[in-house]
Amino acid sequence: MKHILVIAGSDSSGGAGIQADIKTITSLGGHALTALTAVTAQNSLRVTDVHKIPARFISKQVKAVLEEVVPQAVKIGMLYSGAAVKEVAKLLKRHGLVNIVLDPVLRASTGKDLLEPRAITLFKEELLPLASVVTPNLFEAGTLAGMKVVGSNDMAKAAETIQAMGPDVVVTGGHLEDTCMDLLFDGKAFHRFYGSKIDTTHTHGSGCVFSTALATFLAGGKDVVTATNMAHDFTRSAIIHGYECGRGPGPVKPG
Ligand code: PXL
Repeated sequence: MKHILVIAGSDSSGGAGIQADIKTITSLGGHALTALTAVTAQNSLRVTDVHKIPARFISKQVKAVLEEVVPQAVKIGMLYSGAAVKEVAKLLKRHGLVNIVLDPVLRASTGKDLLEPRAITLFKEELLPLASVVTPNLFEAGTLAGMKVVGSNDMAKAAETIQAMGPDVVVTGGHLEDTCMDLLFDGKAFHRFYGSKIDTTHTHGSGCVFSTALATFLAGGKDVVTATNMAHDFTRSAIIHGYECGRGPGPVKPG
């Protein structure tokens, strides 16, 4: 059994966040160890509030689980505060964790900031360089690279800029106009994973599922190219099986 440590926020609507992460890991036969960073109150239409967990308590959760289990991979999702960013960077360094997949969760698709804007510089300088792989969508890649990312050429440019900060980069292309191409840049070569557009609005949680599936495949010993390919296929299937739950975009169905 592989153990994946998830450091992420709760989504009360059950589609994204740590709920999606646990479903993904469980359906792939792994065990999710969890450290909660924030609790969101949200439904399919909006995030009504965010309650942050104090950084010292994020640390306590991580330390408690690491006292007896060594995870084969780590997935980091919503952090919300600068204090959480700093604390998680400290934990990664102190415990020598490996296979760190960082999902740079900046904003909910319904609009609310899930990382305080003033924490973005800290995120780029202190946390990003410690990750093995970072998995921005188009908007997040644009913010991290300091450019506008609309098409596949922009994706490649942004991936190069972000990779120069340290980690391998997968820019996920679910928001591209005409295709669903995910792009991996590992510092040496570009790898493109293609899929046709899926006609659905039920995509809530797709980014969380992708990054967590990637972490789980890395935990199982796959190399980054193979793990990205498998996470791409797993996420496509989750989107195809997405379903209605409320009035807005429904959740994807991992597994
Ligand atoms: O999909 C990004 C995301 C991550 N984590 C939490 C979220 C969301 C989006 O709503 O609520 C907790």
